Amino acid sequence: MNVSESKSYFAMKIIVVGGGVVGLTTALSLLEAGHRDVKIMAESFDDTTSHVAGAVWRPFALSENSSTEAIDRWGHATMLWLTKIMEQYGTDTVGVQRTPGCEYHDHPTTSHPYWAHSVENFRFLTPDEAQAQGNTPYGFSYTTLMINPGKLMLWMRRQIEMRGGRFEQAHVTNLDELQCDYIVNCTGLGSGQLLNDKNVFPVRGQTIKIQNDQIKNFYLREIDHVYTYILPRPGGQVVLGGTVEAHNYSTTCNQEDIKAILARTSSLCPAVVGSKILGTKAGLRPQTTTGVVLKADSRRNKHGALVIHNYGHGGSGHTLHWGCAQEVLQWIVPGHAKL
Ligand SMILES: Cc1cc2nc3c(=O)[nH]c(=O)nc-3n(C[C@H](O)[C@H](O)[C@H](O)COP(=O)(O)OP(=O)(O)OC[C@H]3O[C@@H](n4cnc5c(N)ncnc54)[C@H](O)[C@@H]3O)c2cc1C
Ligand SMILES: *[C@@H]1O[C@H](CO)[C@@H](O)[C@H](O)[C@H]1NC(C)=O
Ligand SMILES: *[C@@H]1O[C@H](CO)[C@@H](O)[C@H](O)[C@H]1NC(C)=O
Ligand SMILES: CC(=O)N[C@H]1CO[C@H](CO)[C@@H](O)[C@@H]1O
Repeated sequence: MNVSESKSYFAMKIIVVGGGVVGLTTALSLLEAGHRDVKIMAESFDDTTSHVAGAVWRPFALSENSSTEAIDRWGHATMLWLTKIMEQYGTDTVGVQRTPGCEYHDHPTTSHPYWAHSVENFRFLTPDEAQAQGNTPYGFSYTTLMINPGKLMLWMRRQIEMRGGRFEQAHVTNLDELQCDYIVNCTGLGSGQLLNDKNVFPVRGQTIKIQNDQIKNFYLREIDHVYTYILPRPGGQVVLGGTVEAHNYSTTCNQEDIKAILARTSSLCPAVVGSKILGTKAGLRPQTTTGVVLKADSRRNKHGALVIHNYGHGGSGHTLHWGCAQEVLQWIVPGHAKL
């Protein structure tokens, strides 16, 4: 590649649609790779599903049709990146913190979960420990990362801005409207309507946000497909959950669910009792029947832009985003540029 070719290559116009964690990380990766003309268009930048999440680094609520090998690769890359920015900039700046905790299950895990190599200090609990702490026969403990999504996403937006990325608040009704060389679709559940993808559906999750500086560990429990979790965000907010309801589009809070979540989390971790409740929120995890959709479209839009898809991260967007963004880069190469 000579100098003038490389100039035009990095000057290519790229529009990322979606301002959740997946869109932000995609834009940041493009800018870090040297692209200069990157714009994010999104309906919302501060009230997305990504903001509702706990969020813990832990593959969860992904389609059974997802490739474990790909999830492991994306997840591990994201773990390394989150650890790097935490160590470089500090928890107070990026909202990422190393956090120990336990999981309790009513069914056995005979071998290490595939993602165990990405976390620290993974070990199985003895049956006595699992029973005493979680009231289940099985469990394991490990140290992973807890993320304050609002804080991390604000930091990412500043990083994008510093590198010359732009933001536009807009609802995109049709990708054909967009005039550019590349479009990356990071619209999460919005992909269902925008792309007319019938395989996209929500997995609803009810949450409660409390303030409690005393809760330092995360807890996850699964009994009879009922999930209970306690996720302490860096900074003293704790997210309690949850529900896992496929195909339910309601973002209205359900008072019965809220009562049940408070009862289950209080019994799992008595420190929850009496905490100040900051709010309740129901979020829709963007799921697909085929797993994460990460691919270039075979078709260009009306203006000749190549469309690359990056959506459907289910209950794991905060666990997979950076790894997925790295793979988006492979399609944005000179050979694919609009002629
Ligand atoms: C209750 C709950 C708990 C969770 N906990 C965790 C966790 O602990 N760990 C974890 O890894 N993951 C967790 N998740 C999953 C995680 O939140 C999602 O996977 C992630 O937020 C998906 O990110 P996204 O950027 O694809 O989508 P979103 O955050 O939904 O962002 C989509 C973006 O696209 C924009 N958009 C959509 N349609 C259009 C359009 N037509 N025009 C313009 N803009 C559009 C939206 O405005 C938004 O900016 C949880 C999810 C829920 C609901
Ligand atoms: C979806 O969730 C809402 C809120 O919890 C509930 O009222 C409604 O009955 C649910 N719908 C279905 C079809 O389950
Ligand atoms: C997995 O794929 C099969 C076949 O396409 C489909 O029937 C099934 O519903 C999918 N599973 C999920 C959880 O979406
Ligand atoms: C307008 C446009 O090009 N949208 C495309 C986005 O991607 C899906 C495939 O997943 C196409 O069906 C849409 O046409």
